Amino acid sequence: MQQSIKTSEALFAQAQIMIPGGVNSPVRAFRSVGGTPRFFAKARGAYGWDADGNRYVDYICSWGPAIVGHAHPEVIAAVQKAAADGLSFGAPTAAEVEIAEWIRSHLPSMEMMRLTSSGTEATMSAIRVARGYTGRSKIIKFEGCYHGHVDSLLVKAGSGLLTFGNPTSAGVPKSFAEETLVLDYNDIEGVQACFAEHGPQIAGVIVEPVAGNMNLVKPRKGFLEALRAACDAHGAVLIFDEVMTGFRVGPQGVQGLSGIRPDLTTLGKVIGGGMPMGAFGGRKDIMQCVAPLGPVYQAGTLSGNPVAVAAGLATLKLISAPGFFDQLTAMTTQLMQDLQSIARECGEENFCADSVGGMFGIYFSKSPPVTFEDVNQSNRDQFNRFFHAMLKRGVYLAPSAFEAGFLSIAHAGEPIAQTLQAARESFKEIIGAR
Ligand code: KE4
Repeated sequence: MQQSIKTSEALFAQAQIMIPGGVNSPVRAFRSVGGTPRFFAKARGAYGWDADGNRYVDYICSWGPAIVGHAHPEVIAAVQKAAADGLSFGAPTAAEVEIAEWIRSHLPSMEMMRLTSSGTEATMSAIRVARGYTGRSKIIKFEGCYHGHVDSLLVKAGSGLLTFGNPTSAGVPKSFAEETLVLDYNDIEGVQACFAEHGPQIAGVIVEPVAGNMNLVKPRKGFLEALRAACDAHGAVLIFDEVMTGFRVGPQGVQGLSGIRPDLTTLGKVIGGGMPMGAFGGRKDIMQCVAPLGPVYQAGTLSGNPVAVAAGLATLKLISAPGFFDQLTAMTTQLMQDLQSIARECGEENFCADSVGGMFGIYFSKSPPVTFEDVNQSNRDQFNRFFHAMLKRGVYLAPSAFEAGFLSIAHAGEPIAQTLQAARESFKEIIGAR
């Protein structure tokens, strides 16, 4: 299926003159998989169309938000209605109360919350609140987890056993990174040793309770429980970064699936339905530190923006339909099973897949990863071949072996049928290339 991508190529060349890498967010640049990023023109349901008119079954779904399908009529109508009443007031609105009540009714741990305009703002604010509430400075994060482009979280494991952080980005002073302790995801003993050494200095732990930014990596049995116990024992704040997993893996996020109650939660993506939105919140005694109630300052011109809230509310109402997550989860699970069967039938033994709710991981490895190191052992070149083989057959996967994929409820039927046919042809194509 050869496609003309001349318009994407021309736009990409032009974009690179004015925009770093030609994109407004690095992962979109196809640097990990190579080739020309497709400039999207429109999307509807499970499909997206690029600037040359090629149609794709979209497994990025705007990196999670499009869970009810792109351009859902009820979401579009809600946005149009809100926009007609004004785009932004810089004053509180009833809709912000309504969405806060909806979120709290589904995530009881979020006793109080504040809306932001992105997931990054949500995690940045949650970190600040944890530090302000405890009066401590150190934060624990995990290698391979991404929490947005927050200075103190753009940090990787440093040298030495207990890893004081080193910046992963230029522009982050080493002094910032040194307040961040970076541990291995799923390393229960490492968490316990770190708290034993640094407990009184640790303000909080931030974790993706199901990781989606090193591909999909599930918590091993006891990992989240160990974080909860360590934070309780040392008076640290447990922050579940559910920007990706919130209302993606189920109606109550990972905290609903696991039964582990965090002290703070960060949200984004689905709660905005594709419009700029994030949120942070949790225990009332902690959130009462937030200005104007308390000494931790946090603000935003467009926080709680009425048009974004309208898109979020319409989306959240749609995912509240009876059986929504049962159907999305079953569809995703079945797709992963079918992809694995097709891979085997085509002779690709080094392929597996996994999923939680409506998010999934595909891996060119014998079994799903448990650690960041496992992820690095997967065959990235084979993933890249598969990515391009699927792309030219009209299936758009995340352009990196280190990203999770996402379904919408609109993927049922023909989109998945096209995906499986493309996979069969793609596995046959790449087997020969190995
Ligand atoms: P935003 O600032 O991009 O809205 O959210 C940051 C963020 C925070 N926490 C988690 C767990 C996240 O997954 C994200 C953002 N996710 C990436 C996907 N890998 C967004 C895609 C991008 O960076 O363009």
